[in-house]
Amino acid sequence: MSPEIRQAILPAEYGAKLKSLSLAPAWLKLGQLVPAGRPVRLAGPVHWSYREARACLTTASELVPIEQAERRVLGLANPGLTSRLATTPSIFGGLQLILPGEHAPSHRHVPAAARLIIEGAGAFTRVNDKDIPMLPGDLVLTPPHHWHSHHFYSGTEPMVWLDILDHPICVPMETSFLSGEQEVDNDQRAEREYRTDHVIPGLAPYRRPSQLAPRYPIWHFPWPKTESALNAVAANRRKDEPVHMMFVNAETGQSLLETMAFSVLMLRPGEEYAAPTRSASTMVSIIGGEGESTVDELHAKWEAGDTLSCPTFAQVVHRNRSGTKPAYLLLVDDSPMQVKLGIYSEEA
Ligand code: GTQ
Ligand code: FE2
Repeated sequence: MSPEIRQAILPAEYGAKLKSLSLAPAWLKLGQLVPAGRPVRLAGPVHWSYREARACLTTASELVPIEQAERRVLGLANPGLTSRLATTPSIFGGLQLILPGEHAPSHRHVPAAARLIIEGAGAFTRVNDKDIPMLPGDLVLTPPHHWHSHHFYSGTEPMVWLDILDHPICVPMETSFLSGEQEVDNDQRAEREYRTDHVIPGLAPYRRPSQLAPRYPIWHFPWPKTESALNAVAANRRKDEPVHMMFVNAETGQSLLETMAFSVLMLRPGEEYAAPTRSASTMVSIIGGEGESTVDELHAKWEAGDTLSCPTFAQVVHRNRSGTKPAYLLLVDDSPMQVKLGIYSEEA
């Protein structure tokens, strides 16, 4: 029986009575809440060209002073999710630009964030009291409630990066807010350089069994190290074994952030990679190279800086179109959150 027929059976004054008591006949909505066989998907597969978005960012830098914008960001707004400003159902991607001499003031908030640097040099993100240099391909974390601001030390070119946030989850949960007074950026503080005690993999600062490991031990993943690691792994692998490496928490082996996993897929010249079909949604950012992807009905040719949205249960294939150069893709997915919720699934 259709919901319309079920609805029609209910006397009007009964409907009004329910409404007055904040009660709702859930049997009319079951098809929406638990649709048969497959979830209803609002998010579509989408490709954002960096070249096109970059031109719009330049215009934004002319139209919108940084003081007014605070964060000059063009959101990668999935057309199926416009009311939520989200790239996938759970992940927001946005392209942020600052000009030499500008800075984005310090704040902190509930949503977790990370940034993948796309272009520029001479800028840094200050996380709590540490200055993290930003160079193309670098991944920088700003976990929940960590102060962060973006600055130039020097530099003559604009700086652009991809912001990655989980506010599409925090906002509908009604937990998202800026926390604490805006911090005054104090350049007088002496030691701001970012240093880590995690110098080689598998060697962490000594901790007694009674001491807790820090939840976010590393905030900066410089691209040259990631690239050389991928290339070294590729040299050890058969051609038919994918070179797909994930960033892990150096203390726990878990994902970098509670909500999102970050991994890098290297596609050797001409290589094609078919992703498993799964419940996680994924945002893909092209770190380098030229290729093409199919995501369900979407066919997109991509280059460095481009972004793709891969919805839940999408059929995804990525291909390196170059016969000589590797391509590198950053994959951000919501599998850690789905695993914690007990809803993660894969199709064989
Ligand atoms: O750089 O702090 O794209 O707070 C959205 C919210 C960037 C940021 C965004 C943010 C930031
Ligand atoms: Fe922020």
